[in-house]
Amino acid sequence: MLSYSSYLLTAVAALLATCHALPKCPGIPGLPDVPGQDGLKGQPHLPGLIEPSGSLMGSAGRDGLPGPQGLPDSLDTELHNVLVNLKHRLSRLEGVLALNGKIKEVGEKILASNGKKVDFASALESCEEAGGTLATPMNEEENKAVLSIVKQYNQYAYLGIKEGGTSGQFKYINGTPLNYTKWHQYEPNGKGTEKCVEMYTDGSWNDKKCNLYRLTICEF
Ligand code: MMA
Ligand code: CA
Repeated sequence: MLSYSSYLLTAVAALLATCHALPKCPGIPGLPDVPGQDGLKGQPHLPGLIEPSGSLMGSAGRDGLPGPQGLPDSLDTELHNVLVNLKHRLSRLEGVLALNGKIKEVGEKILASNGKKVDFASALESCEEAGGTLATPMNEEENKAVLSIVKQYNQYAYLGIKEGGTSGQFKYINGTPLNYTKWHQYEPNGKGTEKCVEMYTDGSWNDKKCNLYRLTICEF
């Protein structure tokens, strides 16, 4: 009993602690909806551990029987404690990064810049390599958060928006139409010749050529 739970807890903790640093990393067994960095789901499930709501269950599985369908209470409690401690540590690390101006949190998004000015393709590549994408403000609050980084570096930044085939049709990187815009007066005016979008230091947007050097801001 002790050896099994110790092994499982060590495995979960090791995965959580090292996943971000590894080029490939499997999903976490027993957390069915959490994909690993290889894009695959973890092991289907450890029956009886997690209810649909995500809350921890007691020793018996959903069939009410002990045995293969369930996990011991002690293991549920230990896993619960691991998660509580990880959450606490993570929120303290986020506090340190925010304090040092390294990240900005807005809703569910985390924004960060490497301080580098590069063309659009290189900026997007850096963000994707780090597991994110180019900052893409989708409401006023997110636009203000991106703006705070633009102001921090006093540099215009490329956004995760591009002009589609039809001129004047700007879309998110994933191809979906925009649900929020902050165009500067008389923009966009490139008529198909300015396929990228930069944010000015007042937070407004300008369509702009993609081969200029603009600040890289990513979202995660
Ligand atoms: C530049 C260029 C355009 C922008 C206008 C605004 C002259 O072109 O930045 O993208 O729309 O300035 O005056
Ligand atoms: Ca323009």
